[in-house]
Amino acid sequence: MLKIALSKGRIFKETLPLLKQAGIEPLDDPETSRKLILDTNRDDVKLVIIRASDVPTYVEYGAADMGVAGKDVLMEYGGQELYELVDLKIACCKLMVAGPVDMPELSRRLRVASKYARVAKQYYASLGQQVEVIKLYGSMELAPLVGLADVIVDVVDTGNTLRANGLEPKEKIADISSRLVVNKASMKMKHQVVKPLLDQIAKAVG
Ligand code: PRT
Ligand code: MG
Repeated sequence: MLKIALSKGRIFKETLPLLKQAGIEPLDDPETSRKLILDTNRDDVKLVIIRASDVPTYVEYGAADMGVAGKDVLMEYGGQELYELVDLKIACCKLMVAGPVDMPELSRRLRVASKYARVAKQYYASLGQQVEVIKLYGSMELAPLVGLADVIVDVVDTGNTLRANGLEPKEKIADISSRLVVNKASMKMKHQVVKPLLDQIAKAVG
């Protein structure tokens, strides 16, 4: 049995055509079904539907043999215990520092709010800049508006969400796309099933 971890929403939608080209089609739609384990047309393949930020954890521990996760999520997770094998070139965006259009000079440390706390710390450390990082779990755009933080670190696609809140992108930290990650033991033990699937998906990406 091969379990593939996916999150609902854009990753599921954009992974579906790639899986289809590799001969795998779910029998249920996760947007309407309440099932967390979806059967597919293949008896030996199931899709496990979880939060985007939980995908690396499931794959690292072998609860899923492989999964699809944004590079942003993988950078924040920081685990070494999974193989990042295919850049699927889907769910593309940029990880950015963003802040108010008019930013005042600060006489104290910059306060940075983010759900990417680890990445934010690493980024400012790489610049040699001492900052205070505040961990949040969502709606980062709100933080500068209510004085919780000076800037945020978040993924940006169109920039519409930033603009709607009087913010603008300031610095790019990384280009982001989703990656196919594979559990190290599954790669060895289930090589006969995993390898052809990896090849077919890589071919589907083009
Ligand atoms: O929603 P949940 O908390 O369960 O998890 P999640 O938000 O991490 O999942 P999901 O499905 O929203 O995102 C999964 C992956 O898609 C992320 O890890 C990124 O790699 C990728 N991705 C691509 C994005 C975006 N584009 C994106 N625009 N993830 C989030 N966004 C957000 C962005 O933060 C902003 O708040 O969408 C909003 C709109 O973006 P704009 O710039 O187009 O306005
Ligand atoms: Mg989301």
